[in-house]
Amino acid sequence: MIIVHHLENSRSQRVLWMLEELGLPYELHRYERNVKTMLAPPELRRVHPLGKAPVIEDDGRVVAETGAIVEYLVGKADGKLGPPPEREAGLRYRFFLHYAEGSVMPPLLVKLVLSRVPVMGRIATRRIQPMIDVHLDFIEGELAARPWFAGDRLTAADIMMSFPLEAARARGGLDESRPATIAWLAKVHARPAYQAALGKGGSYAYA
Ligand SMILES: N[C@@H](CCC(=O)N[C@@H](CS)C(=O)NCC(=O)O)C(=O)O
Repeated sequence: MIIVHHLENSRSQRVLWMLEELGLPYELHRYERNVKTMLAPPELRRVHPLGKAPVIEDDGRVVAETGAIVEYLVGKADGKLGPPPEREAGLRYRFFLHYAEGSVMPPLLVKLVLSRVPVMGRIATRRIQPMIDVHLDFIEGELAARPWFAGDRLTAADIMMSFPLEAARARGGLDESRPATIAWLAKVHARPAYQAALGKGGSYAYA
């Protein structure tokens, strides 16, 4: 049985969504953030030295890092939600799988951290927003061209992209001026598996 170490209000919500889509059984261990620092509790360090979420355990092995976890789960589910067989769609799948944490999350995180710094922080966030906008414009173009990130069906690439886009909606300037992205988010949130994951994961401020 897979054990998921899940932190409330975090990226690890995606792993619950993926497990619900795959219909794989799992045991959920929920952790709450420190209310002052917003950091994960020290217990998570006992699971993995980085002390971050998500982390999963399966058959005695520990897997951290969302992208590595979703690829592990694709393997476990015999390729379900994995790369489409068509060459171009497969390449898009791989691109978005890496792009979510590698390129979109960093400026969103910088904006969040700076927004908590009084005065100077607010000035600095204005310099970050144009960097986020480049990503949001690119993503809008991609989602205007096809229903899901890789092609015409939901894949793990969509699961990876869900958190950055939810975070962008909450604090990164994503709004109705990018209708394809907003429609994609609504489609994601309407999925029964997404809703089931929300019901299990506890507090989640982004859906
Ligand atoms: N790129 C990593 C990021 C992991 C990460 O930073 N997780 C956050 C959750 S949003 C966390 O555990 N934050 C609490 C902390 O840093 O103490 C992944 O996708 O797994």
